[in-house]
Amino acid sequence: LATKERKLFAQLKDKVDAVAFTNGTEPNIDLSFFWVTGIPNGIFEGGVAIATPRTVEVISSELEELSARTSGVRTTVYRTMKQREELVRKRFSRFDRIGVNSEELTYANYKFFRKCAGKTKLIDVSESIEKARVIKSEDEISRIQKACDITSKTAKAIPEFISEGMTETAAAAELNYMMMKLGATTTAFTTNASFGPATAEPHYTPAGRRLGKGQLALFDFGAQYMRYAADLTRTFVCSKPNAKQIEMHRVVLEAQLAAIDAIHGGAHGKEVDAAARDIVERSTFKGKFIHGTGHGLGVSVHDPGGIRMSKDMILEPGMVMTVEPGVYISGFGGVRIEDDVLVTKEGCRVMTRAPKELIRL
Ligand SMILES: [Mn+2]
Repeated sequence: LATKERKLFAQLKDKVDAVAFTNGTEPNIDLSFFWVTGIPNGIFEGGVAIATPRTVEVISSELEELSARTSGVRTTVYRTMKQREELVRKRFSRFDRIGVNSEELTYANYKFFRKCAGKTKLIDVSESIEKARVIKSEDEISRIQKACDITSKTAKAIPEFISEGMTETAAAAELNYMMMKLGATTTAFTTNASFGPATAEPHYTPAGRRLGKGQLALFDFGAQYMRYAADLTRTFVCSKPNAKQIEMHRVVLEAQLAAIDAIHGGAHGKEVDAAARDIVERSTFKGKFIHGTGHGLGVSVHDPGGIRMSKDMILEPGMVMTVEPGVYISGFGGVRIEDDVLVTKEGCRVMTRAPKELIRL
């Protein structure tokens, strides 16, 4: 039996007999549906997954019938919405208490579940789902590693295909193209290619800005492989860096290495965050590290879990986290260096590999 159901039901303090997931219309898809079924492809609008401690069943439309059946998950196909409702009603009637995922279930689908449930109780178990999702199984780790390998190879090649005069959108297109040529299913999120002052905005969306001499160039991107995400950031400079850019990069790299060093099974996320943050706070860039040090990685690029001041989380072996300190100076630019790590008992395994020095484009 897959470990995911076991992990999920082990987490459930409120005892439920089953947990049900369903999807709205793209992009209102519950990624936990893909987490619990392990199905690597398809959209599954309206698809339903029902997990018990022993089984997972998918109730799918005809649009993903083959994907569902070949995934190895028990599959029942509906041809009409009336059939979908009848199937869900029949399954739900076997249970007294069913868990639902309030974090990702649309209100319309909650009403649908409520209608199908009759006297059966629906209980929000989203916290337990989060806790189960944060520890990755072997299969999940291997999918993330593959996504990381593709992303790392692409990062290493950046100096070969990005140069002065190129627009941010063209640079993002090159990154996306290379990741998919290397076997990525798709991109894990909208690729951020930012130049010059735009590098100061961590969640920037690429636009028409052209890379100019002396500007920083920041790339935050990741492959998705069989539903699992990688997330990597590297910062370059066009032509010759100035003293401020060199110092920003030096401080961020020192902070990132300190955070990676602080990670091990049993470490507090807060302590790891502090290891990075203290270095920035003691530098001339005090106050310029404006986000947490890292987040979980899995079926979602911002998966449950986080390495940050405001979150009480103990790192456990099997968690996959990003480590990504940065400094941002409005109007000037930013530097961020991000890798993905698998927490182990003794430390961590860095899953992304690409040079970290300030490379010239
Ligand atoms: Mn990230």
